[in-house]
Amino acid sequence: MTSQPGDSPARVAASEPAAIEWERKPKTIDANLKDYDAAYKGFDWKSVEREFDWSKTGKVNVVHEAVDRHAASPRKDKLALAFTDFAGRDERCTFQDLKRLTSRFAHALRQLGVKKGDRVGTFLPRTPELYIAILSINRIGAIPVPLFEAFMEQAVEDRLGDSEAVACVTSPALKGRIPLKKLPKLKRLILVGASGALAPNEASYEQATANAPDWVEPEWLTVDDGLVIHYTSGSTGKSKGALHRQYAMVGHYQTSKWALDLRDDDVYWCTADPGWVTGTSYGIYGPWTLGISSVVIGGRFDPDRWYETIQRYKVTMWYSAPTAYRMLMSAGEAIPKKYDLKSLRHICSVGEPLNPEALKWVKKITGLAPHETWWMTETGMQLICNYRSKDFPIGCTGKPFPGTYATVVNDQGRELPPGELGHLVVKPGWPSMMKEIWRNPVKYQEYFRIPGWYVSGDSAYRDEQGYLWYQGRADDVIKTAGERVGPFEVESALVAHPAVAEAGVIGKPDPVRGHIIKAFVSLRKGHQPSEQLKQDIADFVKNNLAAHAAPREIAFVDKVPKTRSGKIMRRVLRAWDLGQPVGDISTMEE
Ligand code: 6R9
Repeated sequence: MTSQPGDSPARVAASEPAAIEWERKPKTIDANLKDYDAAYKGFDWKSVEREFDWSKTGKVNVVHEAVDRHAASPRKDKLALAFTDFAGRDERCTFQDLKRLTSRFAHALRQLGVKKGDRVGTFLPRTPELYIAILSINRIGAIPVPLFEAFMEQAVEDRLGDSEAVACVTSPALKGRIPLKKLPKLKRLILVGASGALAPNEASYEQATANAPDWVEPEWLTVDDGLVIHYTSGSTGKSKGALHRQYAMVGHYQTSKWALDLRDDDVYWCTADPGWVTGTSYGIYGPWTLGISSVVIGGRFDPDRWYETIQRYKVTMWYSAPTAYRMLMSAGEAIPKKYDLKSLRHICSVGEPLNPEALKWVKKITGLAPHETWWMTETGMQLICNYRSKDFPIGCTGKPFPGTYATVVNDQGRELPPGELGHLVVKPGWPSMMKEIWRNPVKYQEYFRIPGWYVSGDSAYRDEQGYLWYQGRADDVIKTAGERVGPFEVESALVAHPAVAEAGVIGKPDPVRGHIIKAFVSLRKGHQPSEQLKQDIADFVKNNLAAHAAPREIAFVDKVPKTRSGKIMRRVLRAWDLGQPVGDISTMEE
């Protein structure tokens, strides 16, 4: 259930689990961050800046720090990216290879007229080209806008349209979902794997890179220039673009070092797609600024493939999400027993709260408990974590990363004592904080509605030891299978269906997916409720928006409850869903 700070200021200590038997970590653990409390007291981000070449040269570009400087060092022949799609494509690429490949494509982009500051979409399956494209866009100082491969036409149009992308790197199979007529600014499609004739606005990735030079100097930027735009959902309106700046690399680097605990000899597997902020901050920028070897796999989720990935590449550090751990759990214990998972030495989790049952299960099959990392698209980096060298109570979200301050406040911004539920907020000024909501200063300001704080939209409480405990979203944003979905976007897709008059959407708790999307729908005259119609409506959302945004449950209602001012009363929908009394509905329209 979603906790509402305003609604329930009561002590929530009762929900604290009793002490759970838990093998204590060896005190001598060789973590990068050895003493959290000492680091927290004496931390200065300036010391991290000194780890980057730009602190000496003044010339900033993340590609230099993540690729070129390693290619000019003893790391040049080190594995940067190992890729498999389990369907015949197996590739390995060193930092030197990455330098060459991202130079060639950077050259191609320039030839096609892409300039510093331009936005360029990436709409590709998880393949090496996706990673190369993102870094090549960065190399010329343009700003990547990574899209999930699962997006359908409406989702693609919203994001490429809002960012006014001038080009998009995509594939012949996906390009049909890019509605060019509705995207007047989008001049170029660059197709990976095209065969046959190209349209005048199309270029072939392979042809454009074939005779390109092996070295293209990065466009030199300032720390304030753009790094990446990630679109994300809020509780109202269409998805919005969180623009991050180059300086974010400082946060990516240090959290990769201290929370992910990455070391030079690690084989690191971040399972997130770069369409999600986790897949860039911790799939690209964090690990590669540290010069770490990464594994990427293509294709759909499959338990055998996942365990095989750990075994095959001898993965040492694994960063994934609760839904994935729960899906592995529901596939049973017999599968992991077939594989050797002993290479693992550290596991982290992100995206939703990791329930104690899933945590314990991962610990059972790997010997390691996943460590929580809490953060958001807008925060750009991990902010509240459990650290490898420090015991933590199972189920807690963690403690603020050194150099940041996260806490729990009431509506007025006053910090609450331990045990009281309130808004989870962060003191602004951490390195990876979004620079703006793309061309939407009003939306940006909404994050700072409690003076002095960045308001996350989550509710939480703090305990006596200073651990923060996530308690749910305070707004209507839905996390389903780790993906952030805004109800408005789904409702807009629903009402475009010819049979739908009105629609209201909520997240319904689900044991595997965290939440599923449930839609309450009223029908237009002449349409009758039926199972077939439910399926048809769900497919309609799937085909226009994305499969993960389609409602898994639909209930037909006579009327969607709204306030007199026309706002959907999701509180009433939630009560209906649970068969509970609806409470005060005096503001409801007649
Ligand atoms: C990185 C990412 C952000 C929202 C956030 C919160 C939820 C993320 C969590 C977590 C509990 C964790 N969330 N990590 N909840 N424990 N460790 O997830 O970004 O997709 O923007 O979602 O996800 O509700 O506010 P994003």
